[in-house]
Amino acid sequence: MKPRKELRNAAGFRFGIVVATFNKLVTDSLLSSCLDGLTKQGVKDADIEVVRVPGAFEIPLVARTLAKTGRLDAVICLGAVIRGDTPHFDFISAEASRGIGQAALDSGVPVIFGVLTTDTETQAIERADPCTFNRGGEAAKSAIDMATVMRAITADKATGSKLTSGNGLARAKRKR
Ligand code: INI
Repeated sequence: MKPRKELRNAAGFRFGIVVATFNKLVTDSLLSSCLDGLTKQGVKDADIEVVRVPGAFEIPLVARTLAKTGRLDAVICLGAVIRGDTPHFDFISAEASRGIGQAALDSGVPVIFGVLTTDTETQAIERADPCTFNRGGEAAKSAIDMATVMRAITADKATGSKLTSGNGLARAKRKR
């Protein structure tokens, strides 16, 4: 899959990042690319909150709590669940994905799924490689896109006008 290259202007948006410590080599790399992705699009360091949790299983509660604070435009979840010889993988990956989706619905704030679920450690390392396709950077782009869409919808709600074309993303970009 090719990385997306569009330019975004994310100055003024505030983001939370929840990152699992389990498989730290991989998740540190996801975090670093995610932070790069945000700051390259104009997000200030002061507008990014990073919270570490033990493993992917713990991500949903913290993501939901952060999303509900009202101070963030989106929350990004980063983790790496790698298949072992037991059904542990299935329980953790299913609970992480279900809980992350639920956190977005409960809070009304975009919560981005940047959790790798791979069969091997090699696959996880490939997907966290900062020199090629890194899922952390992709998660940053998705968070900016979703924050932009949500802001456009909210702005239109305030003015009473409706979104007339696209998904709000192109229009919100034109406004800034
Ligand atoms: N947590 C992960 O983030 N990735 C894994 O691959 C993993 N495995 O394989 O066990 C993992 N386990 C820990 C889990 O997320 C919880 O932290 C733990 O069960 C305590 O609740």
